[in-house]
Amino acid sequence: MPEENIAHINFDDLNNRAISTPLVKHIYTADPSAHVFNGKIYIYPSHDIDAGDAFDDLGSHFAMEDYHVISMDSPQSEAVDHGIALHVNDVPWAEKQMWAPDAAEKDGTYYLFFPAKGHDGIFRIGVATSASPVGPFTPQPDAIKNSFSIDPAVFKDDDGSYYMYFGGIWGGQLQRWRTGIFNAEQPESPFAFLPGASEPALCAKVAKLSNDLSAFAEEPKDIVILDENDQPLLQGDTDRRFFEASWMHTYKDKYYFSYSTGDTHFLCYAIGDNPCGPFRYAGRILEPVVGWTSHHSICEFEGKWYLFYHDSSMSKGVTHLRSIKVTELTYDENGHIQTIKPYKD
Ligand code: FUB
Repeated sequence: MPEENIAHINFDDLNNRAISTPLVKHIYTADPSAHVFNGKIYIYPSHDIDAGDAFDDLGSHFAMEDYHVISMDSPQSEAVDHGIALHVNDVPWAEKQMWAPDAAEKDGTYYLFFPAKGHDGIFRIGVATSASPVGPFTPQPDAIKNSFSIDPAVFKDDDGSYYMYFGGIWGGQLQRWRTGIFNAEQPESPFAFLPGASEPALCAKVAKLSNDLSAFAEEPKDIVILDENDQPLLQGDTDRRFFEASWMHTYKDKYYFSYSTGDTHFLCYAIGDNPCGPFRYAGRILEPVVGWTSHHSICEFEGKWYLFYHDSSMSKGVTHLRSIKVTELTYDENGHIQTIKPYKD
C-alpha cells in the first residue's frame, strides 16, 4: 500500500485485522532474512531509524546505521534482540545506508552479508564474520570485489555450494550497471538508465561464492524470469518484473526465486530446476502491506513453512519505519504458494 494512500487508514482497525503483529516493538526493523541455525531461528533485519533525510525515489530516507540480530526459539515464541551486531562506523569501506542484509553459516563461522553506500556514493556488498550467529561481526576491510547494488541473499545448495542473489533497481542502482561498469551520468532520477517498457526487464544477479564466502567465484549472471510463453518478463510488466529483495529456497526439489516488485508492492515468486534458472513466473506470495516497500524471507521450521516480512503499521504508515512479522506459508498440491493477504477483509 503506497504511502500516498494511507491518509485515510484507521490504524487501530488495520492492526486488528493484521494477520500478525510486530516481532519486536522497541525498535523498528525491516527486510527480515530468517535462518534456522542449530535448531533456533535467527533473523537478520535492517534496523530502521529516522535520521531526518527527506523522502525521495532513491530511498535516501532509508539511512540505517547498524544491524541487530533477533532470535526466536520458534515462530510463536518471544523474539529476543541481541543488540548491535555491526555498525557502519566499523566498516572501513562503507559510509551510510546499511540496507537489507543476510547471513549464512559455514564450518562454525557465521557470515553477515550487507549492502551499504561507499564513500563514492556507490552501493557495494560487504561481508563480516563471527563465531556466534548473533555477532558481534568483524567486517572485511573492503567490499566484496566486483560486488554492486543491494539486497544480498545467500543460499546453500545441497551440494554445499553457496550462491549470492542480489540487486535492486531505482535507489539500488542496478540500472547503472547495465554495461558492467557503473554509469555515473546525471540525472539522479531512479527512472534514468532503465530498459524501455517493451524491453526485457532488468534481472536480479546470482554468483557462486568462493570457499571462504568472501568473494565471487564467478561473474554474476542474470536471474531470468520467463512468462507463460517462455519469454523474459518485460520491464513494463511492473506487476511481475523483478525490482529488489531476492530470496531463494527449495521445496520438493524445485528452486523458488522470490522477490519484490517494488513500485507495485507485491512479493512474487518464480520456479526453476537449478539455482541459476531460468525461472518461470508462478504467482504472488504476499499482497501489498502498509508502507512502500515489501521484503521477505522464507524458512522451514519443524516441518512447517514461514514467511518473514515487514510492514509500516506500527509507525502508522511511515515508509522507512517498518516492523518485521512472521506468518505461516502454505503450498498447494502442485507446489504453488498460496497467496497471503496481510490484513483480513
Ligand atoms: O531497507 C532498505 C531497502 O528497502 C531494502 O534494501 C529494500 O529491499 C527495501 O526493503
